[in-house]
Amino acid sequence: RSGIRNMEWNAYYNLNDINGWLDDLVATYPNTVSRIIGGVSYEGRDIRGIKISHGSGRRAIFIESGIHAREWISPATTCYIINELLTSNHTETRAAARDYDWYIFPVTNPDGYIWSHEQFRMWRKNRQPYGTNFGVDLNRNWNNNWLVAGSSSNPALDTYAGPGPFSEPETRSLSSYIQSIGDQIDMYIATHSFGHLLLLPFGNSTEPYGNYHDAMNIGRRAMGALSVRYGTMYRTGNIAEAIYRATGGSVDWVKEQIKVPLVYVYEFRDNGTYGFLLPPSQILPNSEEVMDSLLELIHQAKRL
Ligand code: ING
Ligand code: ZN
Repeated sequence: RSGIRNMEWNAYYNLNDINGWLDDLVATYPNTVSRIIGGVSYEGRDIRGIKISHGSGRRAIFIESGIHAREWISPATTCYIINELLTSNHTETRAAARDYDWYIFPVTNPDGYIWSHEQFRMWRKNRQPYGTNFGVDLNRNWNNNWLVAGSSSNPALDTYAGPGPFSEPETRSLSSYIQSIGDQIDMYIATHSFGHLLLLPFGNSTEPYGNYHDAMNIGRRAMGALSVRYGTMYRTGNIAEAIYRATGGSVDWVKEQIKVPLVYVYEFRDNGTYGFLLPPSQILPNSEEVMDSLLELIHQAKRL
């Protein structure tokens, strides 16, 4: 049997360890945790997740992590969030765990994650071959303004959007899973690194829409909460204006097609010193401050 019993939050784990740990959670908390499969990868791996639920009829929070292989802090922090939701004695954390159904996928690009661990640390895409090249940027392949901005039609590049929208098994299967539970989702959170940002849709327009100002205010307050513990300052803004124009990302599709009310992208630590090679000593502080902000996101969203 592969996998580890407990995560120590001082090392980045490989896919086997993460999956083994998820299995242990299902075994340890059979009444609240269930194994879910969000889809399948090009190389045939399941996109594995867990659902945390304390009863039926609850609204849901969805967390998508590890869509980019080299952004190791994304799965690591998401595992910490899972652990907190299941083991914390903190009143607000326990309430958040109880009040929502949680759909959490730490590694949505399993083939790429393994490639980054075993072959090439800076790998970003999935591993489907196109000609002599490999991989599609799974955050440029969703069927919303596909290939319009910040994406490439060149399979040699890191932002290759694929031959068509949802050409990749990962995005095709995960999007249909999201669609199947879409009307339950109150909040969708995608996690990336790096840059200390909280981003809102859309990737191709800075025009305010529907609840844009509310979403921005909720996000700003949550980033205030994030800064309290260690002084880390996140900027909140629309994708196109705060980072760069880029289309075909998951969150734009989730906002536009599924109409999830609150949709955010985190760009975790750091701000460029180590970049994707964030030292494992920063897993815990990153996770703690993000957990603080997640509780504030929920708190602010409820006041709405
Ligand atoms: N950043 C994201 C990227 O895919 C992003 C930013 C999010 C763009 C959502 C478009 C939509 O480029 C990282 N670090 O990957
Ligand atoms: Zn990313």
